Amino acid sequence: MQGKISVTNILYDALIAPHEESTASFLHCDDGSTLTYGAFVRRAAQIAHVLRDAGIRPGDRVVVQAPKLSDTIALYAAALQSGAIYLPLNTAYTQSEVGYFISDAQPTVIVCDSTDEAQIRIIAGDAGARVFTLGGRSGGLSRAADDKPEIFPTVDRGPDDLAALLYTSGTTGRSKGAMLSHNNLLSNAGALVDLWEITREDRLIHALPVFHTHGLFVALNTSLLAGAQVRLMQTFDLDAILNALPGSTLLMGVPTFYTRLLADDRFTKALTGNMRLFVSGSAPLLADTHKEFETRTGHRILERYGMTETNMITSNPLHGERIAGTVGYPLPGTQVRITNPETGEHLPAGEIGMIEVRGDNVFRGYWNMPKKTAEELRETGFFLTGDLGIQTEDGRITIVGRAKDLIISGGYNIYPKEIEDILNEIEGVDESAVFGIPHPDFGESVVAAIVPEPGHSPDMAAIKGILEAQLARFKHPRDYILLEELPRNTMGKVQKNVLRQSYAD
Ligand code: MLC
Ligand code: AMP
Repeated sequence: MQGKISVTNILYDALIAPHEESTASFLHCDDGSTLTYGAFVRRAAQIAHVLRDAGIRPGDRVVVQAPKLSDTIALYAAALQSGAIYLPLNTAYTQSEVGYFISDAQPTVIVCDSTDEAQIRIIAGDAGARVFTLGGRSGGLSRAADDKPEIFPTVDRGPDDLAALLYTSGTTGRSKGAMLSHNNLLSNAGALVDLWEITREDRLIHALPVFHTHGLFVALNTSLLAGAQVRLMQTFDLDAILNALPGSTLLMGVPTFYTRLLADDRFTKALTGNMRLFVSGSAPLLADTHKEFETRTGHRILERYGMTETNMITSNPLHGERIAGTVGYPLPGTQVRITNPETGEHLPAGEIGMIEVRGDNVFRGYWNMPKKTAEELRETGFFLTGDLGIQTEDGRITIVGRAKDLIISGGYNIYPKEIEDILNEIEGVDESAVFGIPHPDFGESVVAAIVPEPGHSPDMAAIKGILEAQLARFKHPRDYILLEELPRNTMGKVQKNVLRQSYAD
């Protein structure tokens, strides 16, 4: 008998469909409202109808630059259910940045904050995309969903079909869309749920943004897979976290979360009595922070390491020794090797080299950039992370630096090249070098060294204005230095390490 071969939608079927009948609590929002798992599944179906009515077909992109609301999470589930590719954007991005992503990804639907609607409509017009708003009084998407049916026929998607496209800046300046498949996301969520023993008994404090791997996949996919409860906080709010701690078991954050908690005297051991696990990642956690945290609370932070292109790569163990300053062992199903950055030759334990990673977690390449993909993803399946590390005989990884020119501020990546390219075009600027210096709150902070053209004295207010118009606030240099020339090595390469050392204070 001939019949339709059922492919099913592997991520939706694993993360969302099992909760269809559930009356267990899922999202606890800032306004005190709670959404059960069953209600969440029904809400996602309603939004999936809106997407389909707006023309979404399998493989189409849904761009989302929206506040962190329960409907934003349901929109993610709806995009999966309707077979679309979810493309979340940092809410701090400027119109100019968003314009690039939209022209590159050619979405069918764009969902934005109602305050950005007018600007987004101008960009969307060129791309021929439908625009909906989320949040604010108009709340277009939510209203459109309200009277839709609560059941939606899930669109088939196989393991290699794309579930999400996450843009990540590059050392060449242009942002690249990392293509993440259903299997990439599901395999990683499964590995983390097993490793960190996340269950429906867990109550997660979710204060991360939901437009990056950490908040969207590490925190949410694992919660959905395990059926855990999530205290969804719209922004990082120290008071709200302190209030939520006694009733929670799990916190996932960037190191800034932990330094901010430690800086507050109200953060005590008593407050963390019910907590099971504190996870840190996205940026290096200082060993001092790790130790101070243990002294204050008795908990050892579990540090893990990942990337947009690879999801999570390594983790310190849940049981066993969590060593400050190390990122632990490769996740089950993930291979890590250390290679010579020049030759690609495999290095023995104890030698510093490029961290390369292979496994189901590794992305499918960069959107529309086959050349870039080939440069960073070997034919053997190993991805070059750009991070420098060292591995012990038993496999434990320590990150010792970066081969890529990257600044990580409060967990956000900032590529100096993107800022330098803008600075170098400004009249009166001969050249520039952007680099990071240590910062007590954000880990690193951005500094721009500018060499004026001979006879010019640059108009700093104008320079700041140009950067502000083009770049998200978190990328703006916090300090500027005027130099007669940039330090260079004998090959003529700018020595950013010299700048970093000279201006560290
Ligand atoms: C906010 N600002 C930042 C900033 N965040 N500046 C530099 N770096 C940042 N990360 C700006 C604000 O615009 C504001 O500007 C000023 O700094 C003070 O803001 P704030 O109120 O103190 O910031 P806050 O809203 O509290 O945000 C700080 C933060 C946030 C650390 C909570 O940045 C954050 O949520 N970071 C997490 C990023 C993340 O999720 N990364 C994961 C990437 S995935 P003004 O105008 O007042 O001067 C990944 C893979 C992996 O890396 O392994 O996980
Ligand atoms: P992103 O491109 O935003 O996904 O950022 C990924 C980068 O963040 C990695 O390549 C690392 O440089 C850095 N990173 C993530 N986790 C850690 C960690 N635990 N320690 C040090 N760096 C980290």
